[in-house]
Amino acid sequence: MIQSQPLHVDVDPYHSRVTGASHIVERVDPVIYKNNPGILSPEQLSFYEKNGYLVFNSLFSSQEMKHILSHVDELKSDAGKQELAYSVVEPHSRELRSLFHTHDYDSLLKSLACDQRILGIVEQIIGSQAYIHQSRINFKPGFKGRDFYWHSDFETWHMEDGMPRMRALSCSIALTENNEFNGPLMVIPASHKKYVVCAGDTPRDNYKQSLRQQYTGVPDEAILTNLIHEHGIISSKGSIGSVTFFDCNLMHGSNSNISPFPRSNIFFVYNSVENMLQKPYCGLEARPEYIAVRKPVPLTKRKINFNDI
Ligand code: 6CS
Ligand code: FE
Repeated sequence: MIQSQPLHVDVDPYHSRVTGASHIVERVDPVIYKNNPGILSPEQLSFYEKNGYLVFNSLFSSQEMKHILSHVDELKSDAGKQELAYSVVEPHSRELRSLFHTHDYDSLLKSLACDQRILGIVEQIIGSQAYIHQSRINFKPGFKGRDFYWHSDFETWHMEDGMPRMRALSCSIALTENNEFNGPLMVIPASHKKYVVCAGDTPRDNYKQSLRQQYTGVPDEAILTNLIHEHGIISSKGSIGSVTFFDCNLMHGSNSNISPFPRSNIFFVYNSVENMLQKPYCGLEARPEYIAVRKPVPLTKRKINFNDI
């Protein structure tokens, strides 16, 4: 396990958005912090350390998922009516693509994010208390849900949000079946151990574009081809209620949905309380609070409370 090196003030090991060519540098942070005992077995921990992701097919009962689904449907119809500030529409239509910051204003989803079956795994991996860096529901509607091109979340969170080190992970909960037809999450296993320095500048207010279609901070095709030749592609398919945890630096993406079946997932991004956001490394002003939380609330584990509606 690589021990994280002290970050010298003037050397950022993860500087990206360069004028030169895109290239790969080694990750200087561990994947699993402190190797604490907890919910994950030693085999699951070592799978996650090696591959950068873990899939659980039925962490929640179908009864629990039915509650969450009907609640999210209400949120979705409200968002459609009020054009909520935290909503992002698809690049080529007014279809709802994502609803951000749901954990903050919705108490059921906040309690879901704190559920011990999720938060216990998160704390075991990052080796500390966690807070929500970002939450969103990606709806990927049938026929209109466009792709999310290949990217490392950490590259954006480092450069545009000022996340210093790789001590964060995402948890994706399937609200609909994720199958081979409706654009499931695809990951390049083990890619989390390589950091792709991307070429190109960061436009001002980039998030207004990137959350709809990301062009900045994406690897070039030669690097993607090599990574995929070396490690392959895994698509995270699963039924309603399946949960995928993936490292902040794992290369991932998903295809457009040209099936009639929506691929709707809730994403909670957990950051260590010891890895709080600094100034964005791209030098521009910080992204809004609903995309990158700068006033963190450390989470405590509890059982989801369905009366929290
Ligand atoms: O910019 C971000 O934070 C978002 N962009 C992508 C494509 N994935 C992570 C996150 O939702
Ligand atoms: Fe992403």
